[in-house]
Amino acid sequence: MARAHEANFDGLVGPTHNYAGLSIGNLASVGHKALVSSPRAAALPGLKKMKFLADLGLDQGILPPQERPSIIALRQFGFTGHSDANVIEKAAQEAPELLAACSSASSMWTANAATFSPSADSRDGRAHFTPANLYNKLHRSLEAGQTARILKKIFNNDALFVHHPPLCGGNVMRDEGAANHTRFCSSYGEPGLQLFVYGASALQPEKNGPAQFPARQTLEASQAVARLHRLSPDRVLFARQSPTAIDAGVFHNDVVSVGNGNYFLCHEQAFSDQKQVLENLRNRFETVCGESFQCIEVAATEVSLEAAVASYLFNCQLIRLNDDSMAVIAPAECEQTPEVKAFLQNLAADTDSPVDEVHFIDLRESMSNGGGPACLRLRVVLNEEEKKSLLPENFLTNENYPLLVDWVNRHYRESLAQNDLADPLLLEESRKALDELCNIIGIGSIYPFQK
Ligand code: SUG
Repeated sequence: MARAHEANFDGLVGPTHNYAGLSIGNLASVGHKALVSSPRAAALPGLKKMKFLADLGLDQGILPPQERPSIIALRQFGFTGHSDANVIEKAAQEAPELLAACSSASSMWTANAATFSPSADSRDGRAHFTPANLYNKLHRSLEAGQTARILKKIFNNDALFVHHPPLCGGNVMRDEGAANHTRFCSSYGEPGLQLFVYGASALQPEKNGPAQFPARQTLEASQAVARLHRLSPDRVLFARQSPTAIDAGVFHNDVVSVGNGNYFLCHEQAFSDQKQVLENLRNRFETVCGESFQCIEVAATEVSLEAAVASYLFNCQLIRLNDDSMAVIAPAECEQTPEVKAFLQNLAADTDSPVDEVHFIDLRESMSNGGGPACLRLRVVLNEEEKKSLLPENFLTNENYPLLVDWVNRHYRESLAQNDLADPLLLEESRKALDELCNIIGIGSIYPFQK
């Protein structure tokens, strides 16, 4: 068995971070529509979180933001002009909602960048990436092409990494990436068990779907990704999100469950037919991974679904530290919600639980758009050879951290209102920032404007 570690690749918050209320079904996004955001106050805590994890001894990777507003998308939607500034001007006049969709900094939530399967699990012995098509939301669907290019650039070794294109198939193949996917294992380098969670089947729809909000992920998409990643059927499970949870604002499964190793924390209203799902998970894990499975199911009487969604308790990062204990990185909102704080304190005090530490992190700007600690990161399990194939600059270090903080301070606006999206200077500032970023993180030219 090759030794392996779990790296977290966080998305850097982009310079156009704003509140456009684009995500129906995501209560925070809709609830903060049209408020004034602070791109700088969003990006700095994101970096601070990365530094915190790096200081805990974890491999902390960096994924760059995408170019926004996306001039390519605006031109594809028929806005023309001699200059990119003209294109923005026309879009702002004729269709400000489209300009907002093309300006979102949503690529920061890299749990939705892709689904990743480690080489230990795949029958061809290579690690697989499928960028999420994010088909359910216009602003998010614009991310897939550039995400694919960035992942290929960073994980750039065909012998080790396989890059599938985002799934085609439109509405039937709606895919939201790792936010609906959890890998369990006895140790990272050993073959594991992958849980794919979907909201609905597109081809054989269930009768009791969510009544208010969309199911973003389809069973068909999850199955396609599992096939593409060459996973053995006995090491894969599919489970359906509870429609009640979706209607309560659980737009991704990482809002009601989080797992790592042989440990799983979930709300009791996370899944349809939950008893069966957890029994299957336990049995299958114990059979294929040869170790006991530990599941903590949080009762609604202890933490209601509403409190779970508002505090983002389950959107914590559950990380394994070098001494094999676990730490929880939770949003500050969990500390401010008494029953959630009490739950986490008990978890850390419980000697049967592997969790020894709980850290609260202030990510208010991202949280106001529905993005907690776990949304901001893509988990990538890498063995030594795979890690060596990456550049050192792809990771956060004591050297590049101050450079990145300085970079944000110099390029990011203190505040951004919806009207500011019409300002062509925002594009100019963002391009200048992204161009400089490419040097700091050693990624070369990755943006269309650099060609
Ligand atoms: O897709 N919010 C994102 C939040 C993604 C959270 N990710 C995970 N749970 N893994 C979304 O709904 C809001 C943008 C706006 O409204 O301006 C937004 O896209």
